[in-house]
Amino acid sequence: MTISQIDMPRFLSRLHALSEIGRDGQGRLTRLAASDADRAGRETVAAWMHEAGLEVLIDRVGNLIGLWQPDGVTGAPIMMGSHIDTVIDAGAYDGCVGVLAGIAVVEALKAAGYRPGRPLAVAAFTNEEGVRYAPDMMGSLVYADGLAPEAALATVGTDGTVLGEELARIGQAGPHEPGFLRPHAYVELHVEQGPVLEREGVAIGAVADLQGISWQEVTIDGTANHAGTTPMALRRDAGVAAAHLITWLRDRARAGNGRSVATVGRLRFEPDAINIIPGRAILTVDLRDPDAERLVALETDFAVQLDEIRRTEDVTVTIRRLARFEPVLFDAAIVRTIEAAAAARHLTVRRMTSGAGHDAQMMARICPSAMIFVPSIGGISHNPREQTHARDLEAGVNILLDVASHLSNV
Ligand code: HGY
Ligand code: MN
Ligand code: MN
Repeated sequence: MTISQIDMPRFLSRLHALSEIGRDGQGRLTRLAASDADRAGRETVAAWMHEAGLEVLIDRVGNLIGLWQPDGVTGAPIMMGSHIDTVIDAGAYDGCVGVLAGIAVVEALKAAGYRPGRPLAVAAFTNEEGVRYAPDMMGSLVYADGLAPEAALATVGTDGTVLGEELARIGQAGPHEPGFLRPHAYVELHVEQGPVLEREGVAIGAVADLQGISWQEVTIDGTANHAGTTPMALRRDAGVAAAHLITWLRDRARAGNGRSVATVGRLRFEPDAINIIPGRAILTVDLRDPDAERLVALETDFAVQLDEIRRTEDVTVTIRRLARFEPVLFDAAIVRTIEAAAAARHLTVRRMTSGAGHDAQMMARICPSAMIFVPSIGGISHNPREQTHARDLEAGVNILLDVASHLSNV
């Protein structure tokens, strides 16, 4: 039976419409987890799920699930999905492609009169980005039993809000227990967010593994003092200590085997005045490596460097751990299914590692999971210039269609 193709004009129109939800006066897109913009995005996606004939279910941490279970079709579902929360000043594709593709796949299967051997589900997981509430991939982590719902709901955000209160405020604190629908398998379509597929001219990434992630918040305390009267030899400058750490991290990551990465994405000084030596510096440290031992070595060297900074800069340093996820291997059989589906459509395909974190890495804890990547133009992401060609999106959505329909009948 030939399954009718995806309705790409409708998919692209929805992708554009979703990308307009959460723009500020300067046109920047920010739809942080459990914000008013997230509410608007969720309500829009839920409406599209209803339009597709999905039953819309929300769990206690706001994971939004659309379920297609034709009469008489039983068993654990094949789940597709991703997230619709964004970073700050975000692009239009990260996460949204995977959620809208899942809906489009169900619509195509229904339009073709296809009867799945299993139910199909589409998830939009809460707080994948972790920008407002850490850790990232929080909703899927709870869904996969990696974090208690109560702990997630009690999380205090960078703005001092509490996740559970915000979810209730936006009407997204659902009744279902996270994990209430145990998938038979999970497949996530996502833009690569890196340069590999475009550089090699490959259409589809069959993601075999995903690198380990370590997030920490570092607080450095020195002594605030007068910028004019304090001799250099008498300073306890938290700002200089932070600067040493940032350049050390860059050099240490470069010295690895080319796969370690280190990022200081947030930095603030206190009291933050032109003529006061910073008494305090607060920075975030994001360390990643596909190899578990190399990631530990990176963290260990960083801890040693913190001791060195304590000594040389005469400051105190405290650490707050925000996230720690081991590298993840995806399901080899589903990876092969992705490769076979690409070959059947005469699309070039290659196996690869995901540099970014994704909900699939959490779902891999509870069911066979894998990811499909499509190229990012210029390898840009977490940036308004994030973009993927429509022809590449169409290829990715069709591979998701092929893989999900195959899995629903095995
Ligand atoms: O941090 C990540 O890799 C993902 O975008 N949350
Ligand atoms: Mn994402
Ligand atoms: Mn992201």
